[in-house]
Amino acid sequence: MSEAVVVAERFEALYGAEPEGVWAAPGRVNLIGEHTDYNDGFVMPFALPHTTVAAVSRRTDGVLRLHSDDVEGGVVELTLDGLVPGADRSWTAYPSGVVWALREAGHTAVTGADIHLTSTVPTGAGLSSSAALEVVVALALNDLFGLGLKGWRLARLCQRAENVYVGAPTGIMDQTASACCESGHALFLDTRDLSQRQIPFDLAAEGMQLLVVDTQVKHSHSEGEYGKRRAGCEKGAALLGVDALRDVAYDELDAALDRIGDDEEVRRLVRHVVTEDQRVERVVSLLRSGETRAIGPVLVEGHASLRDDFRISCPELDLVVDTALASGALGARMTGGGFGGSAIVLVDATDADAVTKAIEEAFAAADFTAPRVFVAVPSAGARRVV
Ligand code: GAF
Repeated sequence: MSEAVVVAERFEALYGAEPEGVWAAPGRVNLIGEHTDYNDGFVMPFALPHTTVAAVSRRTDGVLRLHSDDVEGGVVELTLDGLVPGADRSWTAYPSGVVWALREAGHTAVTGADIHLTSTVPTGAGLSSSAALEVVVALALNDLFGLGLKGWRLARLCQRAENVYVGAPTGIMDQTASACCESGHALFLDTRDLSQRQIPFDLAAEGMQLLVVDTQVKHSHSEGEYGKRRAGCEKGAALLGVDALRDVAYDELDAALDRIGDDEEVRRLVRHVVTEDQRVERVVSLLRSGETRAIGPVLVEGHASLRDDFRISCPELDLVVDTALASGALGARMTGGGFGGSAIVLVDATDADAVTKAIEEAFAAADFTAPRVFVAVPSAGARRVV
């Protein structure tokens, strides 16, 4: 039986009628371009095959009923009039935040819903489980209520739900990746104007693989360190008199750092963002000219910058990268918001098993929780399934 049928049957058992439809939205891996999205910069994520699936029906009585197979407890019932930013500290803040954001943006046609969710996106692993949850709910409500939202417009509202309703000051990358990615491609996104280019990214055809190594160290964006980095970047932009760090050209970086003076922390943050934007552009140009293997060292540079300048790595992520490189990987770096979560490792397909084994053994030797390793295949963005 297909997953969609199982989800629909579960919906019927919970709510007493078949759902009007079933939707899916993926998690993502970011290939390169970390902590650049709230600096108006460049990012390059691709969607994972792991999705959050939602069976949904409309309601007209101002009631929102939510259920998730992945969380203990039964159906949660809320009223649309009672949705208040910042009040809900549980998982339901994500889907109800989307309803709140849609209505706040004037989409008052959304008059309630019954929603059942299930997900294969690992949570707290830096693979955008929150964005997948937001986007699947937004897309379902968009389609059912005929809101006419698509792509980045949908993503923007999901970001608003996360920033204002949930209270996590994240950028636009994850929601846009979940909404807009295409199978077999990475998404080159300019977060200033949200213009996009789909870049073919088919590692299997070139005898390579990208491994995702989930360190099992949980992270949360609302815990403060993410916000501190963001505030530091904004301080850097203000000191330099630019709208966002995106406006500092790579070849003017040294002069910009001189102008910042002796605020070492801000200097480090600025250096990371400006060099990271340049790394995204290098990776795009290497992929476009068919030099895929050559992106490996750029990924490694990105990791060093996140570890030493942005200071958001952790011993487990560093161990993945160091071990992978020592055992023959072409490149590796942490991915996502940091402070735990996952790393990506670019390998020749023939080396994948040996590199995986080396990482597992290194984790065991360090007495770290065993990592989860899987091959990332660039997959489709959010869609209606049934
Ligand atoms: C998290 C955020 F949600 C993104 O917006 C982005 O800033 C990322 O961390 C770091 O690149 O996933």
